[in-house]
Amino acid sequence: MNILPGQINGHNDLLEKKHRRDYQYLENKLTDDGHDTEELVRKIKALQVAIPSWALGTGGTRFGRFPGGGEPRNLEEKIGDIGTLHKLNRSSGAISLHIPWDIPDDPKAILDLAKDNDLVFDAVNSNTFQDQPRQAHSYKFGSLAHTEEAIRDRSIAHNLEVIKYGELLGSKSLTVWLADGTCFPGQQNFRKAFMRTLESLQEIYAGLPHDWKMLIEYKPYEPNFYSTVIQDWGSSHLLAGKLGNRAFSLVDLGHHLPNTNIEQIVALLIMEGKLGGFHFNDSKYGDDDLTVGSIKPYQLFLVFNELVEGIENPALSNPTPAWMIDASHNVKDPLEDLLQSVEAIKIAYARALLVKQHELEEAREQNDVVKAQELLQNAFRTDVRPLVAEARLRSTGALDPVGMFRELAIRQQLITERGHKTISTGL
Ligand code: LRH
Ligand code: MN
Repeated sequence: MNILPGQINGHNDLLEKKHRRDYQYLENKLTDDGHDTEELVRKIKALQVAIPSWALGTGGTRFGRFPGGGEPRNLEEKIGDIGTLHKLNRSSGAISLHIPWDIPDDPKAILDLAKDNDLVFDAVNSNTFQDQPRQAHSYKFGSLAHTEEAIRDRSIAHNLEVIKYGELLGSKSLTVWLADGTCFPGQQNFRKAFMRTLESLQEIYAGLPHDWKMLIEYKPYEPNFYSTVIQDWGSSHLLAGKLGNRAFSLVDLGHHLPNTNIEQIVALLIMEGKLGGFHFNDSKYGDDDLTVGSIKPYQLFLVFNELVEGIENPALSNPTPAWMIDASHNVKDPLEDLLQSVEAIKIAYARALLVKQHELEEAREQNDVVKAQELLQNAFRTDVRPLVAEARLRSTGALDPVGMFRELAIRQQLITERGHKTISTGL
């Protein structure tokens, strides 16, 4: 599915006049307010979001799955679809692979295809939460935390294998998310399970190439419904601290119990220099994996406010986190949904860049609650879409990515090419 530069220019020509007017108005407003709009555009352009290889088809739940047609049938077509997203928004320049859902049979060819689509490989994800066909040892009762050494060894070997695939593709980090846990009280010795997990992760950590990171993703429940070994940021941070300075916590926004103050967790992980990355999505109840910013946009803004303050704070030294989406699409076109999610991430980042951090800190020190809130909400209530669009335009992207996706009838083209019934690997 190829999008020609001429098609993007044609699309932008029709929208440019309105965009210019909107951008001019915002540029004047922000300049009057003391902002350097060129610096803002530069930063917004630079933010690249990694697209999950497991979220390019229609997701489902145990109650059903309603495929929309034209889903990618293999890794090559997935890279093609992410390439399409990147051509439209010039902000989806990375792929996060999940093994074994997306094993690169011919890594050289896959690397070349990614290059052709101007894509790089972000974190690779291991999978010790599903038994593979003819697998001798089941993960039913866990993997790295399992009571049986043979199953722990198999899980460790799988993670080392995933690192090997990542090395062939130029990835520099391994994401470990474990379903390991219990469904009933009494089922597990919490300390033993944690220590077995730590010892297993230490073997994987020892196999990490010197310039790689390990990202430890926590989650309170599902698929286990009483306890999860790596259940919250505390258990993830404890492990990362014991493993070493190349182990970090990964914050999946959907992996928090209702009303958890995620921005406070982000602030503390940055303080510790242990924030490794994000799985952006949104949720109202559980790990719903909904479109980023579709349910709690203010929370997303507050998370980015902590990120902007933390990463630009000279007193802190957290490495730049991995920006990744982790979503699943039950009722929307997967590609349109991902375009919306990337846009929401860019908008949250742009708004956070407008927060006057020094004035905010002064207001906090003087306990001027109203002033502090006004400074935050002024930024949040600023319509930054022209700024994000200007950054996209200057990156030769489409002014309206979802609009252009529809103008070009891309889904219809993919259905014609791949058929209605194709199912892509992943969730
Ligand atoms: C677990 C999770 C994890 C992935 C999986 C696809 O809920 O967020 O990041 O491995 O989704
Ligand atoms: Mn996740």
